[in-house]
Amino acid sequence: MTDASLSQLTSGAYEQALKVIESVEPRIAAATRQELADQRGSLKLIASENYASPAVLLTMGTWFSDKYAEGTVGHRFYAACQNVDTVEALAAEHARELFGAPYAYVQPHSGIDANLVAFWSILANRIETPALKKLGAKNVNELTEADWESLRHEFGNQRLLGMSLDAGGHLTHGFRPNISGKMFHQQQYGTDPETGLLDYDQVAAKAREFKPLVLVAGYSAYPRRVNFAKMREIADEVGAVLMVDMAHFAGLVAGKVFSGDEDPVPHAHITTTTTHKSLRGPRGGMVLAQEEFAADVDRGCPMVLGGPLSHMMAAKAVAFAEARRPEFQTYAQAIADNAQSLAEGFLKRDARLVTGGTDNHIVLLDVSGFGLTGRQAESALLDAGVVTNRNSIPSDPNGAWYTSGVRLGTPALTTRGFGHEEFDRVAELMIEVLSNTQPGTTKAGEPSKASYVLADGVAERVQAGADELLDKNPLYPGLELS
Ligand code: DSN
Repeated sequence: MTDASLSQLTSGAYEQALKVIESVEPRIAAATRQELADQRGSLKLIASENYASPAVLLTMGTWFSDKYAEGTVGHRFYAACQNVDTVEALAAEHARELFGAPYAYVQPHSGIDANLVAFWSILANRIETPALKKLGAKNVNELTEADWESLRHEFGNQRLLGMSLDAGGHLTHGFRPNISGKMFHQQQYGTDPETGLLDYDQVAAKAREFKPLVLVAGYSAYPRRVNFAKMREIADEVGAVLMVDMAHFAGLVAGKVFSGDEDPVPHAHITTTTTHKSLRGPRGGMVLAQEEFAADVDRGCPMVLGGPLSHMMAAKAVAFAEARRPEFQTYAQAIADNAQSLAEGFLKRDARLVTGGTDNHIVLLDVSGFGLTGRQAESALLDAGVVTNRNSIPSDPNGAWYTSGVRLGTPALTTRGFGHEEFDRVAELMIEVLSNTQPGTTKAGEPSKASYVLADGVAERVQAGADELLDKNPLYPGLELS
């Protein structure tokens, strides 16, 4: 089918769907139309967002949503799951092929859910199963109260080592206020204070001293590649399970931009991901694992998760089928190339980037040189049609709420067709906003970390510049709503 006829079909589908929604709750139909207009009219640079294809979007809106299907393919706690079985089996098969993984679990509803399933599976595999074996019990229901208490104690006494939040790790990598920092004794590794780069010797030293059960690798705000072969060596040396959270860069793995030592899947015992970031699928999560963990991960629902979202598993299958096409590799390479262009655009205009650049899809801009907090920068940029998110930088003096950084990512605008010149212009437009923004004051006249003053006319000028780029690279070309 040609792109034009696909667009025509998609327009018809959404036009009809919105009319049906309008007949029940017109304000939701209006908000849905407005969301499309807003996404079309702004520069989306949030590193964890993207635009899924119309095929993926349409797959999410079906009657698969109405089906309960706790359990796994062919082994459900509900009747009449034959079509859900087809969907889940296909999604898992596409995932295994796409990532070269022995086993794929496509039920998690989000990245955090995927990580919880992974933690639970590691505890089950390394703590519970050996304990049950030793006690000659099939499952925990067969344990005496005393044995059960001792197992609970063991479960609650395990150690996890992950990347700290301000170095670019995720909340679920052992951040103390998060459940991962509470269910495990945790320690965190950071980055080199001079270079901002991951220091493998520091990770190894901490691992030797702390002896974690779980070593977590992966990041949400680190603009560099990771050598997962090295991380596995460290894990093996101390007898840890290597868990990699590739939520941010799964698209770069699927698209073969990260291969060899940079491809986590063959090196990690368990790899978790979201499906909606650089992978460009529906909102959701997934766990990939080596065979030894498959049976444990398979019990994710109902032991950790609520019933699977069958409509989302269907959309994952469609997205993975798209990612298996050769053109996805071109797309993934363009994400990384565009991040380079964006970084160069800032560096040549004397802005400071954490680690001095990027070699993945993330650019972490330190806005302190503009005299701003991340919060002020994020707000001023938004006024000019540039959507980013504030992010802490290593040893951030402004903490995780106000921050000193702005995290940028290239997956979404790359989907729209932006290339080198467009990303250079994006850097120029952003610099225009930031260099024309002043910190504001509180009502009491004190310096504020939140309020800001953007010079007159800048927002309009930058939005006009952004519109030129956006009009040349439309979102969902041909999708017209009345
Ligand atoms: N919310 C995701 C991100 O923006 O990176 C991580 O949970």
